[in-house]
Amino acid sequence: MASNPTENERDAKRGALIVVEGLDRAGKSTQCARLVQTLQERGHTAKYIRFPDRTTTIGKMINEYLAGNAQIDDHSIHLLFSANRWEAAAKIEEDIANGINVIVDRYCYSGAVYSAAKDNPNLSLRWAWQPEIGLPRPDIWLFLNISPEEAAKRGGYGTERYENDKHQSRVRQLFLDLIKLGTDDDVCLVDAGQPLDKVSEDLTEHVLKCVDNIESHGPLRKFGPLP
Ligand code: NYM
Ligand code: MG
Repeated sequence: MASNPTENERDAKRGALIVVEGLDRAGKSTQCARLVQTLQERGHTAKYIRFPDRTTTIGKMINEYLAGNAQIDDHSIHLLFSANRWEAAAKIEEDIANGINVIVDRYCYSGAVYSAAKDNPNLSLRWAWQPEIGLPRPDIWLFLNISPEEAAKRGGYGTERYENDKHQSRVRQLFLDLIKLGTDDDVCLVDAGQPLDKVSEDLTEHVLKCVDNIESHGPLRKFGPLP
């Protein structure tokens, strides 16, 4: 087998599902935009999506909740966030099958930890994970690791729900708990407290390795239960 695939062989490859996660103000959106550009410059097809997707009917309900305009029960809003991913799942699978590398800004991991971080003893991380089972599982997820103090220094939080030190500290701990549980051996922790360019460099290295070796991953997988 030639080590340099022809253009046709390259097109026949499936895309990679790449997730970027982290606290609010960790720099996810900036880094995702840079990743898409880097991939495109190297001849790969790449697309950016984000969750919540506030443009759908469900997304609009989520937006009202986050803005504080709507009161929604903790379990119900959790399921809406998950439903917002399920309504996008078929399109993600289609894009991946068509060779598009999909960069996702927040995904099931945010879904589980932001809800489990609430003061609600009936909403554990395990409960929160359940509705994610069966969704497309990323080939790689990058956790932009930053302390809530460092994140808060970046111009401060916005005014949405969850954008406060207490919630962010719990969220960070739960992200680390989730990683320790070994949900996924495909996680890469990136120090998001570094200068922007260094963070980009680290992310790019992990992502290019994943995209270039996507055949070795086999078909796109689905999430299973927490171990
Ligand atoms: N969030 C995001 C959740 O609570 N559950 C989820 O499933 C997802 C995807 O929404 N503070 C929270 C995390 C954020 C907020 O996201 C809005 P963003 O990326 O800041 O627009
Ligand atoms: Mg935010």
